[in-house]
Amino acid sequence: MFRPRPFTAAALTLATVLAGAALTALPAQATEADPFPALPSRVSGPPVTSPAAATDQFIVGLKNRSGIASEAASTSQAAQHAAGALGIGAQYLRPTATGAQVVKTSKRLPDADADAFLAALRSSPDVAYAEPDVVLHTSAAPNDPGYPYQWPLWDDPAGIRAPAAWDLNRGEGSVVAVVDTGITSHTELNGNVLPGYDMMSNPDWARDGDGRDANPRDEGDWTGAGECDAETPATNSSWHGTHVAGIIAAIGNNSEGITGVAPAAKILPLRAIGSCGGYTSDVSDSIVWAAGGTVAGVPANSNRANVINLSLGATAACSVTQQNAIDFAHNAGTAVVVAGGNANGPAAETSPANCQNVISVAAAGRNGARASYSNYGAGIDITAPGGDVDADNSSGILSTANFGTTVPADEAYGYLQGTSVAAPHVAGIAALLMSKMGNTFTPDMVEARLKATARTLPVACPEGCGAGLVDANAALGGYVPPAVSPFADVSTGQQFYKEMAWLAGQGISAGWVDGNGIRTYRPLQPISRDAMAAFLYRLAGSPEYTAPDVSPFADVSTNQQFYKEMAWLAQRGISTGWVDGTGIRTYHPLDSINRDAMAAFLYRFAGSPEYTAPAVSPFADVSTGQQFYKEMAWLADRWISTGWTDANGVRSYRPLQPINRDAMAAFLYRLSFLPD
Ligand SMILES: [Ca+2]
Ligand SMILES: [Ca+2]
Ligand SMILES: [Ca+2]
Ligand SMILES: [Ca+2]
Repeated sequence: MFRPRPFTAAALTLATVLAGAALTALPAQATEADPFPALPSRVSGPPVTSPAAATDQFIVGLKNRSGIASEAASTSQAAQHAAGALGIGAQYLRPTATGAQVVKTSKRLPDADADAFLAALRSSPDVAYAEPDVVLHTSAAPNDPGYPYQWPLWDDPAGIRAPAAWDLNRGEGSVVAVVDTGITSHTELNGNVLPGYDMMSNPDWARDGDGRDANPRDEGDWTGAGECDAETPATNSSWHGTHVAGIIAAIGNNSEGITGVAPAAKILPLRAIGSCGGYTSDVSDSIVWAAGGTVAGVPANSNRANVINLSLGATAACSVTQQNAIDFAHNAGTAVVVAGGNANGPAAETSPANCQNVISVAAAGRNGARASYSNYGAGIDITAPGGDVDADNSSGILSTANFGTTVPADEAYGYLQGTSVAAPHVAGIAALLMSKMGNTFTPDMVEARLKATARTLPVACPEGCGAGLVDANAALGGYVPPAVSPFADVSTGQQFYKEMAWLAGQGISAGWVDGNGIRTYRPLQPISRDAMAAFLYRLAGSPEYTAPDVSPFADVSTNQQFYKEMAWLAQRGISTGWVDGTGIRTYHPLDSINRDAMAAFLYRFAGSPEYTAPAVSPFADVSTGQQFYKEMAWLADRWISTGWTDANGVRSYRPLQPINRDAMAAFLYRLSFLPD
């Protein structure tokens, strides 16, 4: 398998293995109109919303409203008639602000029953339309349309558990150097890319006509048959560096493309690999420069990297040059993450995976087993998703790419597999850790932390997969909810279970206990303003506070439940209620809270942080002139509530929708862990 050859030629071969052979779904047959060429046709479908749960409420619009004596009575009659056919009950609730009527059935109706109920309602001569009053949930999952295909971020059993980690950190302030083929312009990257450097000394492989220069653009690494080595076939450009960079820090939650593992981190692109591979000397100089060191003839780097990703290698011993460069970075506080190699052999035979002071990464497929191509053994520190496109393309790793077959063309997305794309998952998590822990957190601490919190592969890896599968949430110390739910009416598999359990564990909400000692949370009830006051007061740590002897609110008595908490909220200026024309102040303690007002409460609770809302609203249903626009935009900006994105990519916030208790738990959880 290994033929002795000059190191440069070996570098070429393995760089080709790591960079080229893995590429599958890229541009040849793709067209601009189809940005995810290998994806199923429902790529633009709703990405983050969970399926609507069965509902027990329906909304009815009446015909000829002015001719109806009592809209409530007519609606009630139609609803009871429709419900009777199903053997259930129904009652009239209230009109909506839009002139429709809300009815409630005696139980939640599964889809088929709901359809039958609606059909019966619609057959009533008074009814113009009838529709389910769908139970909505918010989700902080990013709204990027490619996210549902980014299984390495969220899937069990092999995913890195990124969504829970993002409640704690998204890589703010971290810099990740990508030493690779360079980078291409991409909407999903440009805003996160710092000025890097083209460290390639060999103009023949660089294709930009010169040696080292300040422009690390990937000019393409295509080759003609036999161009680099008599035996190698012709290949298209790989856009390998662009792909790796997207895995680490593609812009997240912008209703476009994909999201990176550390979407708030910055990429420092170093170009060191070209058409026929890259020299160790160029790679090593790139490492030193990225870590803040001096490289003769190259201007200083003003953005020292916290992490360096090396998705490259050769079948070789670790060279002195390589080790020295890595040691420099290590001593400078920069963690070096490397691909373990794709030879289905011992990683100890691949460099730089076999160097000291690196975090070397094996690849797992979507089932969590070591990928068939991945290296293994004592040279591996940890395992991350690398994909398996033999199963199908979508089992590979989706990231940013380019349509060019030779030189760069339009931006694209594509799937790759390999330890090359496993390593950047670890680099991204290292960036989250460095951001969260601060600059006293050393590369050794990063490596130890990632290993200590890794989990066992679901399929045994007797050859050696290091400490196991990397786990972003565990590495960041994310909350892990109890295996048994504290509430009888909340299941452990339910949306926002973690957040509701956390609320209970923190003593913020203990729910209700009935005469038999059964504890419930009532997750789908709207939260009332008095309970919200109690939640926020407790979230603030139940500060020392004596409520005034005279209530600040005409509709809240001093001996009422949560009086103290409501008075505290008023005193803190978080909610001061309403003042009528005669100066009387009221709080409306039993009213529910709409999403727009909640945004204002949470923003003020967070101390009204400095924030300028965008000139264009992120939400189609919220105008920039609307009350609480700034607060809603802030909530979205901080991923506390990101709203919904529909099939056409239209993003909405639903400002007048009331907040239920489960969603409130999620908001408070995220607010509590909010990264700076
Ligand atoms: Ca150049
Ligand atoms: Ca260049
Ligand atoms: Ca995105
Ligand atoms: Ca190591």
